Amino acid sequence: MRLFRILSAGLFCAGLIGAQNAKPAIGCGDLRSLTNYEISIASALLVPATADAPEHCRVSGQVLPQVGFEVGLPTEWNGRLYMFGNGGYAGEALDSAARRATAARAMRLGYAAAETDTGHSAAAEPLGSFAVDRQKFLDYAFRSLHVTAEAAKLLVRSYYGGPPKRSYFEGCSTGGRQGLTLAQRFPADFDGIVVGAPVLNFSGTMVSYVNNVQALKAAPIPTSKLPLLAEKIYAKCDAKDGLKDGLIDDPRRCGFQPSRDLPKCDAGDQPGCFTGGQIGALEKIYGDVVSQGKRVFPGWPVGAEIAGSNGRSGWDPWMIRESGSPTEVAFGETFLRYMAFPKPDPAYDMLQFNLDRDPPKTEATNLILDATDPDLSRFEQRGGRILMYFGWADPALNPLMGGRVLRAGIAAHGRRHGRVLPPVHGTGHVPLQRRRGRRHVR
Ligand SMILES: [Ca+2]
Repeated sequence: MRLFRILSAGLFCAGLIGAQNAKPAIGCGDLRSLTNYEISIASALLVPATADAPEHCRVSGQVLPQVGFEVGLPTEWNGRLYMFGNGGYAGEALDSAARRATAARAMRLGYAAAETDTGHSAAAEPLGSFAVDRQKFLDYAFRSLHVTAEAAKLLVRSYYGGPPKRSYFEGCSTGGRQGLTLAQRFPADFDGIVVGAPVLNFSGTMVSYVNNVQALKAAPIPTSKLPLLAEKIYAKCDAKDGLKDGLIDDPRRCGFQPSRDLPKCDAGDQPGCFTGGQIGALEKIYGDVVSQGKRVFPGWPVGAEIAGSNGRSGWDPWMIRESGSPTEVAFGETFLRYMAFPKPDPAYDMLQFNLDRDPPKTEATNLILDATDPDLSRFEQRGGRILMYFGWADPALNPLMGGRVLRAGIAAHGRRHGRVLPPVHGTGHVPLQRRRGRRHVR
């Protein structure tokens, strides 16, 4: 791996350099004849230019059993393919306004733009419920990415009369995991991969959600106390980097300890202080998750507690919510019900997960879903490049899970060019180009 650079821009600009435009060799509707045993081309329509997107051939199709995909083939093509990833448990509508906008952005720059729903519809099967179907789980975990890339390249070859000169993938969150999955499992598919805030250790992240949810169930902390928590953290940590600027350069250097650094309530739960139970819950959240004497997931770095541009703490709604369940409950519970164990249990309560005893029970799932294989040598040898970023103040995905895996890969495989730079301070769970004051991936 040559670089794990932190950049403020994606691959678009770099990708355009030296590109030569090509035009279609056949009619758009002719692509429907590519239907074969595995691939069904449902429609191929020439879409006139609009203010958002240039004239292009929009192809909708499906790979067996039901991996939905869409590929936009601009009439003026720059010779390159761009595929973008999914979020959360995927299953997005491929023609949603947000996804159409992403495809249009790529096509304006001349790219053929590809996307997949990963093999299910979230509208029909919300969150992780689709995973009761083993094939849908495998498609979500990795297969849909590869077969969609293959289908997109088939369409490109047929439409323009030749393969793409370069192929790129970009994704954030689940999309970031998808990017690393591609580099690890299918190193020939893409030349360049932008990996944003990847949930590369998916199962470990869910176990850490269990840890947080169980800790906060035992000692709930109201959102009204989060400003005080943030105030105490920033009072201790902000200036440690030499500049009191509202940013914590590296939370690992702060040494914040709830039991020492927070005001403790003398008599019951009062505003302006934390009870012993609440301090204990925070110690668990900031501490490593340990199972059978082994650290299975790093503790959460401080920093995301502070309010973002929406006026709400970064922990809201991920860890703590004003009313209703935080996001960690929905994401963690659906994982445990439908993916974690060999036999799905729709009634599984995440409070029954035993952090000491149960993590090894998810190992078969980890091998399928996690993108933690540090061996990126095949991707490197074929000239692949990864640009990966994480935000220190990501309340959804712990940035400490990323660097460790990549450093291990660099150390184990003797990378001469690999570099892991620190996460970006002041950045939450958000694509980097949209990072200012934003905390959620779209
Ligand atoms: Ca600072």
